[in-house]
Amino acid sequence: MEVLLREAKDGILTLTMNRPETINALTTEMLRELGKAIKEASAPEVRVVVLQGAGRGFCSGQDLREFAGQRISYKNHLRNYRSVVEGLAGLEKPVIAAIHGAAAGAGLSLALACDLRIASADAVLTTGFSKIGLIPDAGMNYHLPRMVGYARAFELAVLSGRIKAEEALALGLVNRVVPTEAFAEEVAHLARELAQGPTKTYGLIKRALRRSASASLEEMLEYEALLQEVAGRSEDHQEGLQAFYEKRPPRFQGR
Ligand code: T3D
Repeated sequence: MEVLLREAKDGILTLTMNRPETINALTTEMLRELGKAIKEASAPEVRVVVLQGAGRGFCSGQDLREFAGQRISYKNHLRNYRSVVEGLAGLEKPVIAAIHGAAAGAGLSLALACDLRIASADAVLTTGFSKIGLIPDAGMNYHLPRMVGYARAFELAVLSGRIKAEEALALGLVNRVVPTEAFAEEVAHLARELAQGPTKTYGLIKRALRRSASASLEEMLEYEALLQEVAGRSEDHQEGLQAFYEKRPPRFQGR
């Protein structure tokens, strides 16, 4: 059985973590496949990526049985996570995490590294790491405090409570919560809407917002001007203007 399913349709690449018997626990093989798939997603025909889990949940984090009884080098092991997290963050197109059921440990870290999180009403999020005596990894120490602030990040990381979908929404961990029965359709709808947008510009917006996490106002004003040069020369900008003049909806191509 393939541990990562890939489906490409209408500019949307859907990546499905596929080890449902373990709630898609992450193995070295799955991380390598994810890393490869994210690299391949930089192809221009891919305009949006959806990351989801097969079966009854999103992802339960690192497979806790993969290295049972072994003393592993975390430094080496975490390189596999690093390439996935850096891949997600650096991919210049929107990435949606579609979270149903559990998102735990490094599974939650991967969801946090995506650009948008849409949660099914049955979603349950937990940092999980401290329950097994580990610190958060796979970028969670970067993303979590930026999303919820230090005090809440500390509490979530230390107590590892189970956060239900509505609470996750209130905390700012997810963008929206949708009824479980409408989840698949809502994810597909959002992905379609994004895929029909000026996706090259979305990629530049992602770059700008990511850069702002470690830049001064002066640096950002400089960087915005640089990126606007690129957006301003895009075909989609011309199309956007033309559509405005002609009072019609734009037909963006992602170029
Ligand atoms: O060590 C390193 O490599 C360093 C990197 C660490 C990164 C991390 O991600 S550390 C955190 C790892 N994840 C966890 O600690 C979460 C463990 N799982 C849970 O807390 C719960 O399973 C869930 C909250 C995710 C879901 O709970 P529930 O009640 O819906 O399901 P369940 O019955 O606990 O799990 C269903 C099956 O999945 C079960 O198998 P079984 O008994 O039916 O054969 C369970 O053992 C398996 N499973 C769940 N999580 C994992 C797992 N198998 C392997 N690894 C898992 N992480």
